[in-house]
Amino acid sequence: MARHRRWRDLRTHKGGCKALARLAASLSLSSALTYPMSIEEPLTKAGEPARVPATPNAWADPGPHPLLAPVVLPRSAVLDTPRGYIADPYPTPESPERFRAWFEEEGCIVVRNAVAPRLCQTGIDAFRREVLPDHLAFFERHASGKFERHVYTPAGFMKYPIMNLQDLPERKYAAFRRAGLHVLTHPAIQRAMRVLCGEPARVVHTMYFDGNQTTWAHRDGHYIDSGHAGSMIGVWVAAEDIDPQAGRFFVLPRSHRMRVPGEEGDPNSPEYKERMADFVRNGPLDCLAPVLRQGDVLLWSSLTIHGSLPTADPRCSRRSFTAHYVPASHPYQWNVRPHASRRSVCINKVEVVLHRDESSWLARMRNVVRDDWPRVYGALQAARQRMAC
Ligand SMILES: O=C(O)CCC(=O)C(=O)O
Repeated sequence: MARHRRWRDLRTHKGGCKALARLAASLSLSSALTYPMSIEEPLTKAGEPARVPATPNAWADPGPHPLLAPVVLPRSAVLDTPRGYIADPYPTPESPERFRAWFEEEGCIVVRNAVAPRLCQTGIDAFRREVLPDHLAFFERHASGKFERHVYTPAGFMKYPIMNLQDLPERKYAAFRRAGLHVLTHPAIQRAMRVLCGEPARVVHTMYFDGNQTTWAHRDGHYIDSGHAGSMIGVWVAAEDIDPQAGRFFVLPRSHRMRVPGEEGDPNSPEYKERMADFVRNGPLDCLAPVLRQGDVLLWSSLTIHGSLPTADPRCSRRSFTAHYVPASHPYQWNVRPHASRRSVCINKVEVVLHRDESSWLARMRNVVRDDWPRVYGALQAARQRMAC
């Protein structure tokens, strides 16, 4: 709705003036520091608002993303609970020494019922209202690191997760941004971080998943980490009960202490992905994919290998919010980007690093065009691609 209103406004003098004013503001030096649907009828769950009707279009899923190949096939045995246990063995943050000892030994841990289900649901509802139907908009994607439009799965889910909720334009996606960042900085997560880091921590990266991109096996530390390598901690919050067939998040417990032969080199290269996939399939470690319910949280070290299993039932979503935390006293560093942003916002008393490029007038103008004139941005992108060919 908001999108349609925006476009209608833009066609009017008033809306056009507002967008132009934003463009002008973005170019001013004084503002430097401010800050489709599915092919088939989409599946809906009880209580979910109906989605925009489906029409086949250019945004329907064209198949595997070239950057995600090869798909990680799991070992024949994927465990729900760590080997030797038939129920949850995880200590809770209320027993700090045991909690920390488990995490240090295994490189991962589950905290049950950490985030209020109502807050998770608020995030999902806001996503479905504000973000999912916005098929013209460009969002930064985890798989490519680029701004791309949604690709929808046949069941109508957003296939590729959105990166860095904190950078989303607030006036377009206010409710989703707010709910997502409140989920990810929930006091229960802050408590777990304080126990594991020995001090408060800040958020350096966030994501939201709706469908399953089948994330390749990787170590986060190859992409982003604390300045003290291995000290960053990943957080995966189940925003809904994750169906076992949905393509669950998996980890390789104890992999944070083990090298994979030949894992050095470009973590975005097919060779890296192939080596990691092979280690998951044929290496000596168990593949653990805990069944997570709405509000459950999985934490892992930046050196722990993880990814997502292939989807067994495409009708299932796997909605989740994820964040990466670094101890407050540590610097953080990108290992795949030249600069680390120093700008941040404060949510729930947690520092959340902003990554939106505001460093030059050209960058700020690009942001405004992308946010307010996505058709123009798309046309310019297409023209650039044509010229590059
Ligand atoms: O949920 C997934 O598919 C992967 C998430 C992930 O790799 C991360 O948060 O670091």
